[in-house]
Amino acid sequence: MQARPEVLAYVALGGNLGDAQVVVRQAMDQIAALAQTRMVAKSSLYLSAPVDSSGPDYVNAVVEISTTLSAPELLLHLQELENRAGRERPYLNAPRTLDLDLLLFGQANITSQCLTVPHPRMWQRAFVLVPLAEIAPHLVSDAQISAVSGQTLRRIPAQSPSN
Ligand code: PH2
Ligand code: MG
Ligand code: MG
Repeated sequence: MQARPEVLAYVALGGNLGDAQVVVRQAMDQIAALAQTRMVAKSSLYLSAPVDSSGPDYVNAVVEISTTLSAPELLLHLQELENRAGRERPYLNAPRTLDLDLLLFGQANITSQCLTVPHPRMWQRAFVLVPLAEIAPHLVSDAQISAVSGQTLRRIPAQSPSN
């Protein structure tokens, strides 16, 4: 069988129920452990006020992965991780334990019933653009960052190892 080439993909992580910092860090580890997938870069964690949503502040981050999964396969794995974190969907944009959004998948443009890539709202959201710019500055322009500068975002300092 012909092996698929490695593709660089970007995944946004977010959550605002439970211990969201722990959940987001665990999800980063679970993404790193996915089949046919390698973690390339992890952004810092950020706190952000809910945008078109409610509840406590969100914890957000973005990761860059290299994968030979197809985009639909990767999406299925991400949904499985959301479910494992106890994700419920009572209504649109409800507070959630874990949201994993596929932002970019190589150069792909995908419009299917369950997946749109690039993510249609990513350019309007500081909680996506700022962590994305941290790990992939070539993908985000200063003008794009300026356009979302009204949305407040606080970077969570990296945890120092406890001893
Ligand atoms: N996700 C949403 C809606 N609103 N707001 C913040 N701050 N962070 C999110 O991850 C987020 C949101 C829908 O996915
Ligand atoms: Mg989302
Ligand atoms: Mg989502």
